[in-house]
Amino acid sequence: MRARLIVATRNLHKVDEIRSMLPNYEVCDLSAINNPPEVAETGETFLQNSTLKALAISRLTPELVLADDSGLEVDSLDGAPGVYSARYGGEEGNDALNNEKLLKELQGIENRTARFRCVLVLAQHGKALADFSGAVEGNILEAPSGVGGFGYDPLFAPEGYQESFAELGENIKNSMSHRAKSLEKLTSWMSEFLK
Ligand code: ITT
Repeated sequence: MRARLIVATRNLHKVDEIRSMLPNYEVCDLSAINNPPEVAETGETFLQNSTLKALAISRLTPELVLADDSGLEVDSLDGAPGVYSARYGGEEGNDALNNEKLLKELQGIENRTARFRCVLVLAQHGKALADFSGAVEGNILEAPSGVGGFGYDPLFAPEGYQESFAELGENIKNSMSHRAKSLEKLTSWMSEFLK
């Protein structure tokens, strides 16, 4: 029987990606939890916010809980939107507004280097067991392109590609993304420490 892992996120795109990259686990979303609380992301770092989300859910279940805090860091914008990636455009989780604001901020700016970063926190019984981070370098395009993925994927071309993650599709994204890199560290940790 596969071990269960509850992903402490309201973003079902993250759940889909994590599920497809963790085939040896039964990956559940928050519907596995009765009345999951809204967790205020009051931290200043991805690690702080990921820990807040993992612990809040882990206090409600004896099962393994995984949280993902992630975002986009743009060099010319001093690392913005960073931990504010989900609400950059002014409305929580509105990808279209976020992308619009990003393009506006970068208008006329030549240096468009950026990276996606992801910090995962694994928790159980209300305690953090370990954290894992990953990043993927790339560039912000001049206009959105492609229909795959979510969030800033239509604007982000990973290093070595002209196409966005949204154009490249899930197989290529999941072979190199920030989430893929942090999940690789998670799986090797779990195979060593969770028997
Ligand atoms: P939870 O907090 O419930 O997990 P969320 O979407 O609000 O869901 P975050 O606070 O971690 O998650 O914000 C992450 C934002 O960063 C997300 O909404 C996207 O805008 C962006 N992002 C993160 N990973 C991404 C990816 O793989 N592709 C595109 N955008 C991504």
